[in-house]
Amino acid sequence: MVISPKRLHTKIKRGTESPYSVRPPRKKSYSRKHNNGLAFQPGMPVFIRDEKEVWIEGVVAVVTSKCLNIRLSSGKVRMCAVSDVLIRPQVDFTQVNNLTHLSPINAATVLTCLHKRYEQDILYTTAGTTVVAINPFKEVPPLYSRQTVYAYHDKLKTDPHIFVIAEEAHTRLVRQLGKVNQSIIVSGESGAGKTVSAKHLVRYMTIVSNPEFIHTQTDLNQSLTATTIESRILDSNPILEAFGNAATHRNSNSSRFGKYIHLQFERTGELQGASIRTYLLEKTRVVHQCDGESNFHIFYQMCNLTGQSTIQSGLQTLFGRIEDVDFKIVPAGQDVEENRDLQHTLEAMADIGLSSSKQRDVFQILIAILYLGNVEFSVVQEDISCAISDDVVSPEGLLETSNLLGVMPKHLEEAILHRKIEPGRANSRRTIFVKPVTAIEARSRKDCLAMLLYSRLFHWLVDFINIQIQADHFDNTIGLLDIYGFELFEDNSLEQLCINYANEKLQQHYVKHFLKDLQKEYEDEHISWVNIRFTDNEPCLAMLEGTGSVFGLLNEEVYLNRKCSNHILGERLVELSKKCKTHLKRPKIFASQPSFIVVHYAGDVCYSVNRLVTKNRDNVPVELLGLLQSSTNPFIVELFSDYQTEDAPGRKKKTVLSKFKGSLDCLMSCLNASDSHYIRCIKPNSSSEIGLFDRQYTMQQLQACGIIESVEICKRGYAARMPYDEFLHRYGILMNDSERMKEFPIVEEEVDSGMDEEEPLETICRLKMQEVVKNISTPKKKLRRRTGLSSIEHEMKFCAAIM
Ligand code: AD9
Ligand code: MG
Repeated sequence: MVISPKRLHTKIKRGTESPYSVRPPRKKSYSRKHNNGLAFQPGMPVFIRDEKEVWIEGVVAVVTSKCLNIRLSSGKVRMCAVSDVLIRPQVDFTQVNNLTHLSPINAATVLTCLHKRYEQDILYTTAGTTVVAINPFKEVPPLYSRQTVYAYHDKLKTDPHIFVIAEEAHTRLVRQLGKVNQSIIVSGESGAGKTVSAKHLVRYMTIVSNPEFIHTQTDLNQSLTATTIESRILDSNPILEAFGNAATHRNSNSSRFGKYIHLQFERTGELQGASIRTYLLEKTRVVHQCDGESNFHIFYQMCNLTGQSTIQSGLQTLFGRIEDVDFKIVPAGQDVEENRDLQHTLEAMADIGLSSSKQRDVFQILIAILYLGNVEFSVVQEDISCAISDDVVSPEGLLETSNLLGVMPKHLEEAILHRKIEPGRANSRRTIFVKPVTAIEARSRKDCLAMLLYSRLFHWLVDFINIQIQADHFDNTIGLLDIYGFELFEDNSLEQLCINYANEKLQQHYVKHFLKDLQKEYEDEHISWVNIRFTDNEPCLAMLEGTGSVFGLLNEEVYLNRKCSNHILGERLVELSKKCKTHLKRPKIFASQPSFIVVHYAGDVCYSVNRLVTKNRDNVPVELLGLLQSSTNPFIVELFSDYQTEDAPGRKKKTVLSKFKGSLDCLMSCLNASDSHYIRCIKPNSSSEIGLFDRQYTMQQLQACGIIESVEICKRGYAARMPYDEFLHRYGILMNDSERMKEFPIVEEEVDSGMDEEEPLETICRLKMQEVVKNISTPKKKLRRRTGLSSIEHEMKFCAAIM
């Protein structure tokens, strides 16, 4: 079967074979492959495998038939097996700004290159088409200055940077290349720097797409007048961070929601607006935080408000209600100083168009949530009923809450302490019974109310921001994805399961686009190719979301509405693990604490079974909803007017997992319909310390995300691939000069047999053009020519050469 070529491949120089292999390395072939037939010689610079530092530098001192003696930089000599030694190239690693330029490419060279560059404050390195960004945990001026933006936009600067990715996406959009719509996926574990990078990317886009900048080519030293839309897009950040970020063990400003911002452009490249889609806010944080973690920043901003006289008087009065009160849901001393600036949040709210009265509405709900958190319960009849306890820090909790929510205190009390039971429809009399709830149930109903209020408020804010920033008309978009990073805590629950599942999905997108599809394309087009092994996380995803999966089992518990103990559920999950042994495991401590281990691409995570089903059910009691809908506060009524509980009759129950899966599937379709660009953020140490490059910690991330394999594929493969129609569209105009083209008649053998990489670029380009045209007229012919062109950069040279 002859398969017609889909793309024009631009071959980069064939690299030497890499010893890199996926965990665990095959030791035997490792050394043989690595040395390319070279024997180790005394004096040869090498890397040796090290338990702590992963790979360390040394020089061969003695070669014996069985092992090598390696002199380390400390002067010590270590005896090593040949399979634990790799030849160290004699290059200045700090100057290697694209990992594909390393020779050989392996774990040792990649890690050392990133480490040496990091030591020089060079944070960005290109890895094929991806940019690897290492978090410095400090300001590195002038990394993001406006002058730097201009320099990257004018291509005066080309060294690796997230701005290169931003520029590439913007250029493709303006020139209508590829799928035209673009997406930039910023990935990495929690605290790796995704949100900071995403902020700089949005800023870059707002600058280069500023109409003043595009049309008048302003003096670069003069500042641009930001359009209202630009300022509003930038203002959305502090608001969403205040309401959606919190301090965790991994990051003091951790995003507790996922964010996909669509920047909307006109064909000219002018920014017209934006829309923000958010993913699964971690609302349980409002009522519960792990030890040492904090609630959402906004609560600390409010509670630490002292002496900020510039705050409008309406708000001052409101904030007066929380002065000198201790709130249980805001544990003292947890949040960090830098996130406490309410003034900044208020300014952003005002700039985005939130009126003073709406701001008051928003804060009124937040204060109600604070007071609600202080309501406690005392047992009246064991396992039967309870009452609001007045033996607490702030007995005014219930009164204040009801007052702020615009409901009667007795109605609030009733809604929390009693459950309505409606007999089946068959019962014509339809008497409604009211049943008291236990103290445990009352506490969870109270928490549910707080979470419901907070999440509705958050989504209302997102909707409001969207109304303010959305364009009436736009042609194309650049999507920017900043989703919560991979998490592993001591106690992992449904929140971590969702977060890590989202990361698995993104990793699969990366694997599919940069590792799987690429290699398959070569295979399909009969281009000689030696497959590079990589870790495919598809089986793990299937185990999580496929048929007979973890999600299936957890959802079933909700659909069947059965009371199932943690132990039984745990057993069912463990049963499942017999089918998916490699990705689902039973932990050793199962008996005392039912749990299950998922072997994620980024590491093993043990999830506790406790409360998984309850959280997945996410049931809002109808009594609470009814209470809010009957509020005298118009803002509360607005928030809940169209809200329906999942329990409403006639509605199919949707679980948290099924909704989340649905929204991620949507996201994936969106990403698949655009040209994707990747920024891989790496956290150099787990404690967010400045200047510390933990080689083992970093290596784990590099290995997990498949960076080294993708560099390898880029180096060995065709870095620039362009569909014929796009190529013709872009360069076809050059074919008109038929006289000039005659100078380079098509030589059949040359086209098919590959050509000398030393040939002048212009000749290569001209032949390539003719070849493309020839291929288009005879589409079944395979295009297999290899040229010296290696990347988009070279492709531009190619264009220049023909011109
Ligand atoms: V999470 O998944 O939301 O928990 P992120 O978003 O990956 O995480 P974030 O961007 O919040 O991490 O970065 C964590 C911290 O690292 C920031 O608060 C900064 O203090 C620090 N950081 C990150 N990137 C940079 C940078 N480019 N320059 C300086 C940085 N500091
Ligand atoms: Mg973040």
